[in-house]
Amino acid sequence: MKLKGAQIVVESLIAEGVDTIFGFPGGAVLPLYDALYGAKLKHILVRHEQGAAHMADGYARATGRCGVALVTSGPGATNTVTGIATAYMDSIPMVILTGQVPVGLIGNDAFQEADIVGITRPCTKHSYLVRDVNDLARTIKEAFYIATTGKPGPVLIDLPKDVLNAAAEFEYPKTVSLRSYNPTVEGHPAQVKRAFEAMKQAKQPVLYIGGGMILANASAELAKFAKKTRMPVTTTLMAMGAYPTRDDLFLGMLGMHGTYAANMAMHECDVMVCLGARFDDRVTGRLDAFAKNCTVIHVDIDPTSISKNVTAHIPVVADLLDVMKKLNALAEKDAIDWDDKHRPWLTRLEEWKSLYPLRYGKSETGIIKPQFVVEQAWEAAKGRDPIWTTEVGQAQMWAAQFLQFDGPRTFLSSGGLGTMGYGLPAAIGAQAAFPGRLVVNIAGDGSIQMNIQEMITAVQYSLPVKTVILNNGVLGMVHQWQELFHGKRYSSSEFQMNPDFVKLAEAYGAVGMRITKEADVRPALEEAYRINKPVLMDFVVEKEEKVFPMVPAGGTVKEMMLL
Ligand SMILES: Cc1ncc(C[n+]2csc(CCOP(=O)(O)OP(=O)(O)O)c2C)c(N)n1
Repeated sequence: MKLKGAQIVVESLIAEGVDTIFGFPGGAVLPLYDALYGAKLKHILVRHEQGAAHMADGYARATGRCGVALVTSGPGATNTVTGIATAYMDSIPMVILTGQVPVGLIGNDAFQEADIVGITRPCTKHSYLVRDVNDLARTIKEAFYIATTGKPGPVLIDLPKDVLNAAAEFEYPKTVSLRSYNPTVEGHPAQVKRAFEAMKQAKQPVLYIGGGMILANASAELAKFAKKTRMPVTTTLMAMGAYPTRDDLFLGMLGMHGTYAANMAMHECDVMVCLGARFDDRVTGRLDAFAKNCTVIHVDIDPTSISKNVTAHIPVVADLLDVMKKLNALAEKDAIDWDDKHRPWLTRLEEWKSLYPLRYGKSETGIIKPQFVVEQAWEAAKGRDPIWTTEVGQAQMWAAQFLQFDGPRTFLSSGGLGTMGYGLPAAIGAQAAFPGRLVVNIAGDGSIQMNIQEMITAVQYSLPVKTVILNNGVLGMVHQWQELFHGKRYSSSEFQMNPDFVKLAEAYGAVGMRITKEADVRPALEEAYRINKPVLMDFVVEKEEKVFPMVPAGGTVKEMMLL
């Protein structure tokens, strides 16, 4: 059957099982918007294209499926770049459809032309410019395949207007064959065995878990393995939720704002088992002092991640789900008494945990402590199957420290790029996927203003996301660094003025609340969770509060600052 290019795109998306796309129209994509009119695809009209990209990203992180964003050429496309880079850094599967000027005008500085393929080359897994309508269906099939397999990531498809208007025979391909792209999925059995043998020799092992564990949907296998082998677990920011945070083997998050126990365990371990993490500098601190006296096992689907920052003694290139199953099979057959072997190590870790837990001072002035708000946000959410998103800064770190997680895909945060403005649109994307669940964004007063325009999108589509603003009146994380490392010279980190967030919420048709007293924190949260509409809560919190522990950038655990 012959179809127009625009129709082919719509049919291909439906064939991929896509149900929701996030976008904003313009001249170059009008044929596609026309084809969407009345189509069996839900389109959420955003207010800024960055919002569309983050929504597609939030949808993908919450569901494990590929997110889709659709924008026009030129400024529409360039507005998505931060969202694409955010997804790229955190390996999130996404397909971004951009409009482009007609093929014949490309390179002529035509109206609203931007070389988006060139601009995004360093922050996409792959990108396509489709010049012939006959290539369209195959390209879309390939794009979804590349975005979702191997190490996932964003794939961009640039669609010239005349390609969308041309017609071609449509049949959606059933299979993909790409000669140069064949991710290694299965872990080499001998190498997995070697890794397991090293773990058996260990007296002080630690499982260091990254976001790859969540991407591979391997959290259940991890729990089985940790419990069987009695190995302690620490996770990166990206892996929060990959392991239940209230389990006795859990040490907390590691890294710059990680717990004392997690960072000391990494420092003192004899075998470090890195599963789907990438030794980011926020984790390692000063590289030459990191992981000096241990055997490093590194499992990752991306061979280029292995030994990039820290040399792996035992590398395994594979899908983590496959490796975790193999490790569990080996552990199952083995008669070793793990508990006995690890008892002294676990006892030491327990001591560290109880000596240096995450904590914060009680409010002396009556001004609300931000950590208290986060704790209460979690307490009040019990039984509501919450999904949490964050903006970036102190609020993000307190969310990672003081929320509790029982399962994966419940904490969506920009780890790699650290994108302020991520949280609200990501929450909308997650809520679009799970209309019945509680979705809460933990935000700073700076970050929330970067994409606050999307509040009206949440209202328009009846997506009842909750926003918790920890309003300290400053760019808190910048302020913290200036206090600690720049002699309290607060250069441009204090807002002289902020909008009235309650009125702003109301202007968008959402519910606004301002909370200034500790006693009102919990009741406000409970009321907000009950309301079936978007709610913005403006918590006026202590300005001087800092995120601790803190390992200074480029420092070592020896320099860790505690409360
Ligand atoms: C788009 C973007 N611009 C700048 C930064 C640098 N930055 C990191 S944290 C931070 C302060 C964030 O302030 P706020 O959102 O109020 O949160 P708080 O730290 O006070 O909780 C800034 C400016 C960033 N991460 N992202």
